[in-house]
Amino acid sequence: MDDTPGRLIRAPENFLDAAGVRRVFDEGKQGRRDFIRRAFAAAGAAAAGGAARAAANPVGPEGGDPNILELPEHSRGLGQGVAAEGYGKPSRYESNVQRRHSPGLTQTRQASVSFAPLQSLFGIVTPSGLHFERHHQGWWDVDPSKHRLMLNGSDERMLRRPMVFTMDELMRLPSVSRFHFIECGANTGMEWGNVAVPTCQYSHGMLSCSEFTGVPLKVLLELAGADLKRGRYVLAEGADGSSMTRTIPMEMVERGEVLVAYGQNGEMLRPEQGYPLRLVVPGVQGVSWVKYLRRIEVGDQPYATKDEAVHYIDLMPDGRHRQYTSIQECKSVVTTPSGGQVLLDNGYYNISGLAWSGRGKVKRVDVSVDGGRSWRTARLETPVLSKCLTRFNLDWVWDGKPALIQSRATDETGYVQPTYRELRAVRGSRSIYHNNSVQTWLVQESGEVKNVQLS
Ligand SMILES: Nc1nc2c(c(=O)[nH]1)N[C@H]1C(S)=C(S)[C@@H](COP(=O)(O)O)O[C@H]1N2
Ligand SMILES: [Mo]
Repeated sequence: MDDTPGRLIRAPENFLDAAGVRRVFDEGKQGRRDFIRRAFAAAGAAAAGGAARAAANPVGPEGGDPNILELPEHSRGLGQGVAAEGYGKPSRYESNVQRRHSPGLTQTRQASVSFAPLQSLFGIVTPSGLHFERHHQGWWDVDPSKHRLMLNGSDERMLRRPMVFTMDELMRLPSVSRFHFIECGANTGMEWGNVAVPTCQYSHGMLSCSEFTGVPLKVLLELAGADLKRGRYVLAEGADGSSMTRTIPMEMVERGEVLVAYGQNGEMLRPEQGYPLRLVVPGVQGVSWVKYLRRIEVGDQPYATKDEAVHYIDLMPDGRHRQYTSIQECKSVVTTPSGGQVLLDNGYYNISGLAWSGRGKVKRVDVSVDGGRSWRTARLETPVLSKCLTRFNLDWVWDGKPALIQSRATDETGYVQPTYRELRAVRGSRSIYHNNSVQTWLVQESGEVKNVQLS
């Protein structure tokens, strides 16, 4: 199976509730309206965010008399004790925040994808339990005591000492920890055909970001006596039944960026993410981040495996296929407000979103609320890291009229995220992969936000 999305994507019946997308603005509707009115009366129509924020009083969304703070049961009674042992879970009030699979997109759950709820996340790190999943042949909870990593060469000149590591042996070696995004090459793939999916979870949610811990592959190759002058390519192979194999150019390994990783956000990788070992290839599309990593081979030519010769290729306008596309180009998306959310009333909103580039750091993000006619530069929140998600925010006072919200990121190479018109001029519209176009959300007068495409 490849990542081919269905021509049509069907939303589940109870979509709005199930996706939890109304949550942000729809709760405590009346109280919230009062709150917003009071808090931002002073802000007027000016988009002066600083003033708007300063005017916010500490009265909660429930409103009421600002001089009286009720004492609920939890302020008077005895709370719950610590568990004797256990793994913490999110509040039951957050149960709508889930990764979701798109009904009808794929025919089996084993060769499928689940999307991360970007609209409900803050900052840049994806909680491990909400990391998107993409499996070609199902996931496994592999016994780490039995797992092995083999290093070999395509012949003995490429690598002098073939080696097999246990997990214990790997974990004795010097490790590094780095924050990086992973994006499936098929992310936003549905949008090529102008089929707008309803939320940013489905349009952009094959994207996650974690702190990964592991051993630079370069260190392992040096231990095994690889000839980096001769062996200009590496083949990575997974232990699941999907025969996931990808060629990685040796330049990436030499930079010390490619990791043989076992850690994710401070703990071992989740099984869905390739426990106990996966390759981390910063900036490169997800398919090269081979999970259940069991073998690395050094060779002097690209391997032309199925997942690079016939899948994960780009159909260009001249009818030819582009192979070995790997870098995820600069891209961004506004996650709030975004498709499926509802703005309650005119007034202040924080426009928030994510930007990333497979070529380095995000340098700047511009945001438009009029479909690209005018732009304002958003605040980039720290940290701004290379090949990592960057959070941006911008103050906005909504006047209640239809608005077309967009973000456009620029990375440190100077590359600017394209519009659909610009992207299609080069790529045509028969692609599946590598869609990094500017995304547009239409805020309707009713406050409902819709996914639209501007031609
Ligand atoms: N062994 C193995 N590795 C794999 C895959 C797989 O199916 N098997 N899927 C690839 C694809 S296409 C993507 S996008 C990422 C998804 O990683 P995630 O499931 O941790 O989000 O893993 C890649 N590595
Ligand atoms: Mo993927």
